[in-house]
Amino acid sequence: MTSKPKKLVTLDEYIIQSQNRFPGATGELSQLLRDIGLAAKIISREVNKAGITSLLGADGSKNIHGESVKKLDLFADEQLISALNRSLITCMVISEENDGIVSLNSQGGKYIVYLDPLDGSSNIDVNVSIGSIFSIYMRQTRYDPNPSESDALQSGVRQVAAGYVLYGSSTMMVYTTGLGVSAFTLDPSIGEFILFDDDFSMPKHGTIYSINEGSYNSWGEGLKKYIKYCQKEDPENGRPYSARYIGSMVADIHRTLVKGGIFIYPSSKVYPKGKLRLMYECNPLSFIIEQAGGMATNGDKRIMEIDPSAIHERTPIYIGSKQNVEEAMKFISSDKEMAVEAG
Ligand code: AHM
Ligand code: MG
Repeated sequence: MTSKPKKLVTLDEYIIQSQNRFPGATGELSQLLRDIGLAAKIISREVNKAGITSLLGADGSKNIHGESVKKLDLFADEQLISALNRSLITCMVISEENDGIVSLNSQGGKYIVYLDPLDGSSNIDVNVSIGSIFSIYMRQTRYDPNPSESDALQSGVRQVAAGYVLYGSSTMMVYTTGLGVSAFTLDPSIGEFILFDDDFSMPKHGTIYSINEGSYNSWGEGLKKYIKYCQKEDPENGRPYSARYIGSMVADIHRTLVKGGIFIYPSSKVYPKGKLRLMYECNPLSFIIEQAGGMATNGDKRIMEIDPSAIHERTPIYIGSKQNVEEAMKFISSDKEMAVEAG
């Protein structure tokens, strides 16, 4: 007997099916997610041929066809912003590539979108995985014709959707609207994202730690002890853990989502507030990780409960499998208690 072929579900079909479960839905968020999916396909195409067309680092140069080319991160920024501008649902975008807010055509649009158009820029030139990250909020001053930066300063718990696109050995789009995590793989032969998993959950504990260990000497004592703990021989408890660090947050988080473990970008002497950006790196990836059963904190507070004071602000982050992050917190907090005792 031949088995029935599995029905392939495209990203667009899935978004519409999900929307149909909510009778009052206007379809605007669905449209917004589809717009991001379309931009992601265009970016994925350019990422894949970047080496050939010299899009890598050559801002202002000409490609082999004599056309002027943009740096890949600027190209990604433009594609995402113009996709969001077309559908007149988004009033403003905040992007890593732009200092201030970018007002879009639809000043009455009800959504605000944060973007890291191409995360992992140091990996662009060396053919290693990079990604795009998005985080979507509803604006609070619905009828103000001039939305301002303060509209965008909302804590991560108010995100209505968030996700990332990973340009890896295959291109994947992973997103959440707060009802679990859905993941899609791009089939380049038909140009469609195909549903891979509509209820992604992550291991409660993993045996991988991920941190830029080159900065060891500028960490706090608690973190140093935690990393030594990860490296300590204890086969019954899966230690020593393996170290993996790609240097593209999207790729490191995707591995953490699939295999479990912990990713850390701490505060250090070089980056006292951490390096990664709260609004378009840490909040959206924390939303995904939490929805998959993991957790994310800055060492003191849940990432998504931080009250932002600036659109480009940074935060330290400890994110991953619940048990690993809790384990790390014991070291980080005992360090703080010791500091209190020492006055
Ligand atoms: P970017 O947005 O300029 O690419 O910087 C963010 C990236 C993250 O993807 C990654 O986790 C981190 O920077 C790596 O930093 P470092 O090289 O200091 O380890
Ligand atoms: Mg980034």
